Amino acid sequence: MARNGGGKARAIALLGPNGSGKTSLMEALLFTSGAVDRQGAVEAGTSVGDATPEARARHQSVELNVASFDYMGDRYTLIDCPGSVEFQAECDHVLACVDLALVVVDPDPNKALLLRPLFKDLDRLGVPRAVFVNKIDQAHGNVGELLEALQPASSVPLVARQMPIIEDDKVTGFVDLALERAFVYRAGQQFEQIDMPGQLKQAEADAHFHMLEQLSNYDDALLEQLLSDVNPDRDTVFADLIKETRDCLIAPVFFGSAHNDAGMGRLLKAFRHECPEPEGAAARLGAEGDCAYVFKAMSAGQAGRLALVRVLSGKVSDGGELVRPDGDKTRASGLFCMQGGPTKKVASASAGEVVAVGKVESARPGELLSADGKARSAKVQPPRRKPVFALAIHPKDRKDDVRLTSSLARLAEEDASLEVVHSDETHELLVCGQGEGHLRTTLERLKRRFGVEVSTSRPRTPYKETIRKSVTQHGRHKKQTGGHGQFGDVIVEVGPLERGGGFEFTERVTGGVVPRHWIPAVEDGVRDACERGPLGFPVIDVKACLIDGSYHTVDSSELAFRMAGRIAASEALKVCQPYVLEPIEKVTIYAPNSATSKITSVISARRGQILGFDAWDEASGWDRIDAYLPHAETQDLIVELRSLTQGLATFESEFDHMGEVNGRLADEIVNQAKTAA
Ligand SMILES: Nc1nc2c(ncn2[C@@H]2O[C@H](COP(=O)(O)OP(=O)(O)O)[C@@H](O)[C@H]2O)c(=O)[nH]1
Ligand SMILES: [Mg+2]
Repeated sequence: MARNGGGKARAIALLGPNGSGKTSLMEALLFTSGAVDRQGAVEAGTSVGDATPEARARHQSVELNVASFDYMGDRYTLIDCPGSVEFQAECDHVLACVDLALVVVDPDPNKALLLRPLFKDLDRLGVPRAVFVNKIDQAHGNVGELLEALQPASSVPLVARQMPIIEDDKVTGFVDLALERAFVYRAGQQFEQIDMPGQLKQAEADAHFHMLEQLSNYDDALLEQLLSDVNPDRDTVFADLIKETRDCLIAPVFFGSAHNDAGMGRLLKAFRHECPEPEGAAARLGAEGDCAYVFKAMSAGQAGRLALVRVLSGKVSDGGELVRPDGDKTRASGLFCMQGGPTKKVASASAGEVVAVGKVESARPGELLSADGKARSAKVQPPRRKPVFALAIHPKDRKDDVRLTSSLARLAEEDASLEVVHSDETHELLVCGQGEGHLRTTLERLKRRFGVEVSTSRPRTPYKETIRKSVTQHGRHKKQTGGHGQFGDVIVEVGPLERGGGFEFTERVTGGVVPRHWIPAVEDGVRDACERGPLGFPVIDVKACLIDGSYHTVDSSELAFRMAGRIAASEALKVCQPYVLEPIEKVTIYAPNSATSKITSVISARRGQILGFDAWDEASGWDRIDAYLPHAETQDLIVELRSLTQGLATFESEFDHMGEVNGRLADEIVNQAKTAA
């Protein structure tokens, strides 16, 4: 049978929910292809992927794993994407540059919902996809039913390429529905062809016909043949499978097990014959000439900063000049093959290959690097990921203050979903990201790579206070100390403004009782008093009017009037019935609609107010829920949302207004602020 296209290296992304076995699959494929001579395991900490201390500690991928291997004379690169929602930013630049996304799933119909966002991403970018049902050793039910359960998650038909052979409730082999041949798994060896088991003949014929029907939806000639009872030849079937996969019209489905060497050889053959060529990815990204696409920037110890790139067309050479999209020039210093980390040095890499490029400090993920002098911009923009969780951090050693900021900046350069913010309001240093696991991983990296240790706390809520009543207050600052004295004397009316009014200062001074050039000092004094009100928070939505006062020709000064203004305002605020205000956010939650009623209860329990909910037009079966929620209640909202939705729900929020806090909660807030101060 003819190979699908000649000689160019292929790149395949492994995607799928956490724990479906992607990293194990990468290991098994490396082993089956002969790239490693011992098959490691994620659990034992011996796999090629998940090699960083952070991933090993969790037995879970927290970053991309990239490994290349050769199979039957061709080069392949697997890019294993972490499944956890908290580390999705790692994959943001991967999908656009691969030839095929292999969606790895558990044989568990209850996880179908998890695939929907993933298929949606592939649709958005137009990336060819296939499905691998892993852990077939644990499968109960039948594969047909599983595909029926998974189908709603996919916008294109899932086309079974295989049918399992089951003996004693165990999958021992498969029938290839295109070849119409039966095979049994042989541990440690190639699968072995057997005669079609008699009891499977009818089921095989039905499944084969169903596959042809699915393919004929996009091939009129095939449809003709089926209608006139002509059995199409094998080449037609394979040509259709290849073409319809490439054009994102179907997703072929394979199965097997990353353990027990079941289905690995078959999967490698599928890559060889059915994986689309790199031209598709090049066209998607707008790459031509000599051009590579950066899908990750990373630091690799002594190798320094590396850009992981896929060469999409032409060639990239060690030592060659690379032009960034903005025309900025840099030079490749070292090209490395990847197998977990950078391994062998190579002189050049050509279309299809994935390599790490050394010392291209300025290169950013998502950029095209041109080796032919012509700057190009990638046509695809990744989604921007807004933080959903934050921690306040404090260096354990004060000496690390400066290094902390610079090290975090480095980490944020490598991780677009990480934000580092100095809060003007609470004066805390905040790390913001995709969840607690994401931030803990970041802080472990901070310690391991930069030697900076921090402690963490829940970010403080920027409470404010305001007043209910108006009052007219006298303030006098008078001091007689030796030579010059100090004298300032004012009468100020202080009162509330409507919510959102901020701060207002006016004056009605007549007869020069307070000389004009000292009036701004009185305003400054009032503002000073508002920095920290009687409850311990900044005071907002107040107005003050200077109505009277007196001065002394020798002892009065700007400072004295500022003090007087401050005294008057401080005293006034105390007696104007101050109360606490908290920031209220407008939040929008996106979640599968099966969880909507639970989520509305969560909002109520968190003192929120539902503004409305409706079907989300961007994803069928999902709802969009709008609500007001106190800022303090948004802090760990994501944890509860995810636990209700298998990790799927997410939210965005934005400050909306300040809301009044009363009763016991207000007392607690005030007491806490007093203890902290
Ligand atoms: N029984 C069985 N377990 C598997 C198989 N593949 C992976 N696992 C286990 O499933 C767990 C998650 O695997 P891992 O490769 O880390 O999943 P990932 O999160 O998709 O990368 C690990 O404990 C693996 O040992 C398989 O084919 N059969
Ligand atoms: Mg993994």
